[in-house]
Amino acid sequence: MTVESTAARKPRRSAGSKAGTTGTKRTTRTTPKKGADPDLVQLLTPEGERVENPEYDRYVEGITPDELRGLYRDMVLTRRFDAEATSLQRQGELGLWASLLGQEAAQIGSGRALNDDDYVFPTYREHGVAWCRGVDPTNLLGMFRGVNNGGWDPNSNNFHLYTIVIGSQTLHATGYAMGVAKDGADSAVIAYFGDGASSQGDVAESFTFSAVYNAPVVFFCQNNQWAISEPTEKQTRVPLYQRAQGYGFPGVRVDGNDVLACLAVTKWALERARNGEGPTLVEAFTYRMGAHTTSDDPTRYRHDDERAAWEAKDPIARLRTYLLDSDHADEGFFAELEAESEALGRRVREAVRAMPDPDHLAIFENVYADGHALVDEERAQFAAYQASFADAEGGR
Ligand SMILES: Cc1ncc(C[n+]2csc(CCOP(=O)(O)OP(=O)(O)O)c2C)c(N)n1
Repeated sequence: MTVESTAARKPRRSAGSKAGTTGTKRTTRTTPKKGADPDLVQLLTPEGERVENPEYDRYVEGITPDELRGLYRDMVLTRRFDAEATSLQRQGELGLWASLLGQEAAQIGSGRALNDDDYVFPTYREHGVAWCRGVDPTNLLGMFRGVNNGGWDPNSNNFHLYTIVIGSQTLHATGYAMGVAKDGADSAVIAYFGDGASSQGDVAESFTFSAVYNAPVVFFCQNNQWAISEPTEKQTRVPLYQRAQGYGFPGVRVDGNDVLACLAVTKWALERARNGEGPTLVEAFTYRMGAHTTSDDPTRYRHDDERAAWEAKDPIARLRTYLLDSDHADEGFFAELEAESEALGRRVREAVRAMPDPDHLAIFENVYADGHALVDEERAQFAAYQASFADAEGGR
């Protein structure tokens, strides 16, 4: 065996949690509601009521009203630019868009749990996580417009490029996390993937390797109930989070529409990674409110009443109720945010429309660090092909 097991390496620094209390006016529920799923970690009910949780409360205990408003702002702004992107695609300004509608809490909660030096491996739908990492939304849209070669420099924000090959990023994350451990660094890695991706061999391999090498990685599965038109029951016979047990690491199911619970559970999982306790699987139980992408029509395979049931669990509405009931925000805050959100929509729209078409030959750049004869040959062929059109236009 050439790669040393990391089980014996030095303990990693704990993420720690801040002191203090949220100090709400409203009484906090200490027992789960009748009929509540006992396996689901929830700190904020769909009605906006704070529920006590002895295991995970400590990860959000010190959260300030300002930070709570920050989580709300993140979700609202993310939803706003996501809606703008959908409209831009409908107007022919983007080739495609994969909306995150409904998944804001899962993404903002987990994204805000990360430290700057942690590393993120996303799919193609993690616009909320990108926002938390400081990736400008226009970079995401440039990619979906097809005018940049991937969108951003992954190392600027420790946010890897979007990955379309389902599940493959879990292997990239595992390898990266094994490297982090070998370097003795105290950062953690998080891989996002969907319920559909959980059926991929790559995901099974990454679970095996990360467990055996005790890699500091969090597998964050957004179970949004649908993999295009395939429902979750076509992916698994057991709840997804329970799969982790078979690989030898813990799995937990969190209410993916509860931003506080997602924040707390992800902090816990990251803390485990930093402490040298290895991988964790977090299943964020949520719902894809929109289409799979703008190329999809979900009315062909699912019923409106299912969507309506999830609408009642909206992640933004429940935090708004909580903020108002606990006097952590007033109407002035919401009005200001509304204006900020409209300004973001305008900025994104104008920026997308002003994006220049790329030089077609730029696609041959950055294929190899030092260039390659075959790429040079292909570039020359393509340049000649383009030039042939110029001749044709000139002859008209
Ligand atoms: C290896 C591979 N197989 C198939 C596809 C086509 N495909 C694109 S998205 C998708 C469904 C993914 O569903 P899920 O993992 O649940 O994520 P979601 O889109 O719901 O966020 C599939 C099968 C692909 N991109 N890559």
